[in-house]
Amino acid sequence: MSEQDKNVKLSDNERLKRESNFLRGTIEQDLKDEITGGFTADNFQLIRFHGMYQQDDRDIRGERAKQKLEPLHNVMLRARMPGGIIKPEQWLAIDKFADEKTSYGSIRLTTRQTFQFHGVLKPNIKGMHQMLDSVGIDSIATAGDVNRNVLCTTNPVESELHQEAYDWATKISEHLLPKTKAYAEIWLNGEKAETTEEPILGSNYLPRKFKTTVTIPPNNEVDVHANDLNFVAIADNGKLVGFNVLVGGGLAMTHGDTATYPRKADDFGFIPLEDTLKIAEHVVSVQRDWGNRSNRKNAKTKYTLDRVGVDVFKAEVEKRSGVTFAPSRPFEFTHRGDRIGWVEGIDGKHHLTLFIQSGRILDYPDKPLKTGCRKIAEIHQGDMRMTANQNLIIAGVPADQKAVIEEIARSHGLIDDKDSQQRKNSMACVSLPTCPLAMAEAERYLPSLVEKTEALLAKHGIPDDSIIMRVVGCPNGCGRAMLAEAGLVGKGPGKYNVYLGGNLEGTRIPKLYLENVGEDVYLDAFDKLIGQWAKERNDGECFGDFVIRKGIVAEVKVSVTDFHA
Ligand code: SRM
Ligand code: SF4
Repeated sequence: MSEQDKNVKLSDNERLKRESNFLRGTIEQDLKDEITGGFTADNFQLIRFHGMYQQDDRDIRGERAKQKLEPLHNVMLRARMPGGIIKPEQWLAIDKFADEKTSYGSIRLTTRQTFQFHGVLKPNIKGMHQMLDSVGIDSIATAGDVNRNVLCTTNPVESELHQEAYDWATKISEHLLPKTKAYAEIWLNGEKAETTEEPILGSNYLPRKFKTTVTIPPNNEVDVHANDLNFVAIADNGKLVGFNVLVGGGLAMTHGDTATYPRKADDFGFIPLEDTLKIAEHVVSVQRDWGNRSNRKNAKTKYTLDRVGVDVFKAEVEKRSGVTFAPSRPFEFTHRGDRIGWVEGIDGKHHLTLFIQSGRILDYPDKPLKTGCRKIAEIHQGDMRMTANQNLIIAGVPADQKAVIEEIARSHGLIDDKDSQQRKNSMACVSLPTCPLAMAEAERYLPSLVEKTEALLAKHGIPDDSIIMRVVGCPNGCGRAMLAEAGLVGKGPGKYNVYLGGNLEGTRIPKLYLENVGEDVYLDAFDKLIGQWAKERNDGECFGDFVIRKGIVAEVKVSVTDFHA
């Protein structure tokens, strides 16, 4: 416990972690309790460390309350899949479970390269973990105050570099996992094994969630500035030689609270490969000891850095790890979008990126996406990769299987030539009906917002251009609206704050342009701005750069001073 913690009142989450017996709580007793479909007291929070959130369908909450019924409690499960790689046989297992044991019947790809099941009732939870375990998947530490699923740029082209980067993502994920055996004990009927310490995370775990990436430039698909810790791959002749380390990114804020803000990660410098785990461990340990444990809204690494100073934090990491950061090596991000369609890798294998709107894999009446993915998984010999843009790559296809996979994808709506660039560049978080924190629609609203934006682009004579547009149902920002060229952040039903000025590379935080407005107001504004952009932009100038150059919004250079100014 830090000096700071000794003198302030700690948040209640600190008590519940401390009293949880290394994340066990009384979850096992709750599982047997048939009176409620939910988890009680501290267990409601503790199940998050095991990768689950208690939810209920908000569309029917009012109706059930009228009937004096408790909300229809269920859990959302989020799997741990470092780098988003899933094997076809694993896909088939999750496909079957989604059909048979979830109330929504969908597989939801997330912005952090994994999948979620929504709507799993209590009697099916243990079976779900056992099914996942039987195919080599777990959900440890995909939520809660721990290091979450580690991202890795999917990069299907440079297979060797990707393999090395992916191996590091897996090693970092394993290294930073909680060491408690609570997950195996509770869900897999594992042997009871006493846990006496958490050497890296500490017995009270981290002050707040912690997010890590391994990133292969020039693609910034993982959005490094949304993450606490990033290892940016530095390659020499296609071989990985080390990483530039970026620390302290994060996007969430709270409406009306200027002490909260989205913030970019700072550059700490270069490290050779052999120091990777030491640095990962000690960025985590400094944040563990110095992060704010009394105010959860100010607890993430980004606030610790602004409070203690970047140099002080970095020096402490160097001291604890015994590693000195070298000057950063040059690298450049040029884009973030997935390249939809086929590409050929340098190993001669073929890779098909499927655009999945909002990552929702479901059988829609006109587009049986889920059946299509299943049919592909039944014959595919390579792997499948979930991207941080909520899309799916069918990776490692031999030339003689291309045609059959493409035919399945087309006939099930997984390839649709009518999808515009605007649609492919738009993203939304889950939001209603499952997210308890949602203030406005996001995923369910996105298709119509895209259509209206497409119409505006066409009206101004630029139908093939696009804007990175992201919609989130609240300022937690799960769809990374705070790195979009145009970001809509839910404020209330049908009402959003509109932020403008992110760029294509994901290296600029957008700035507030309109506050608490409805569709009529922001579509009118987009109409004028797109018209102006179409006429007055420089060659190749993207929308986000244009609105900054024209002074439509001021540039956010340093979040702590500029974002709310
Ligand atoms: Fe998130 C909470 C969904 C990526 C910032 N997020 C939630 C919860 C679990 C709501 C809750 O606490 O009860 C949402 C569940 C909705 C549902 O019904 O499924 C939720 N977050 C998601 C996903 C599924 C959005 C998506 O459409 O894909 C993403 C799952 C990622 C994963 O697989 O691990 C998701 N969340 C993000 C990101 C983007 C990212 O990491 O790249 C962010 C912003 C980056 C950041 O962390 O700064 C993000 N989610 C949050 C926050 C705010 C954290 C903070 O710093 O204050 C919350 C609320 C909280 O933690 O208190 C939150
Ligand atoms: Fe829920 Fe808000 Fe995250 Fe959307 S941004 S999924 S509404 S917490």
